Amino acid sequence: MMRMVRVLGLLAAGLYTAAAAASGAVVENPWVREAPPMAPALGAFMVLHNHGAAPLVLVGAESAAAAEVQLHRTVMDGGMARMVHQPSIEIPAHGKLEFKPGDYHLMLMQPKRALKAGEKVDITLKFKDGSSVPASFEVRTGMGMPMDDGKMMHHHH
Ligand SMILES: [Cu+2]
Repeated sequence: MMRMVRVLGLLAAGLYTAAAAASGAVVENPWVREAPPMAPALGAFMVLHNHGAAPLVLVGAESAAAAEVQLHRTVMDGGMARMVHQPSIEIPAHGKLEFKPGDYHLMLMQPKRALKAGEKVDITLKFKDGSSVPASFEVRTGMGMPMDDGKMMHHHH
C-alpha cells in the first residue's frame, strides 16, 4: 500500500512539471530561412515567450528534417560575424527572447532534404526541466518579407 502511494506521488509530480513548463513556453512567428539545396545548415528563428514565473531554459531542439538541431548565437568578432554554439539559452520569467538572423538562432545541421519556401518544418524545443514544446516553422526566402521582418536583414549587408 505504501509503495502504491509513492508511485502515484511521483507520477503526479512529473505531470505537474511538464504541464507547468508547457504552459509557460509560447513560440511566436517561427520560420526557417530557405537556402540552396546543398546548404550544410539552415537557420531557424522565432520569438520565444516565457509566460511562467520561473526562468525557462532551452537546452536543445530536434527535427526529423535535420541530422541535428543546434543552439547558436552570431557574435561580431573583429568585424567578422561568427556563430557560437550555446549549451543553453535562458528566457527570464515573464520575458521573451527574439531568435533572429545575426543573433540567437536554431541551426538545422545537415538537412535531410531541400526545404522550399512555403513548406512547414516541425521542430521540437527541449527544456532543462525535461519538458518539450513542438512548433511548426514556415520556410521563407528571407527576401521580400513583411515590414516587421525586414529589420532582421540588416546583418547581411
Ligand atoms: Cu548557426
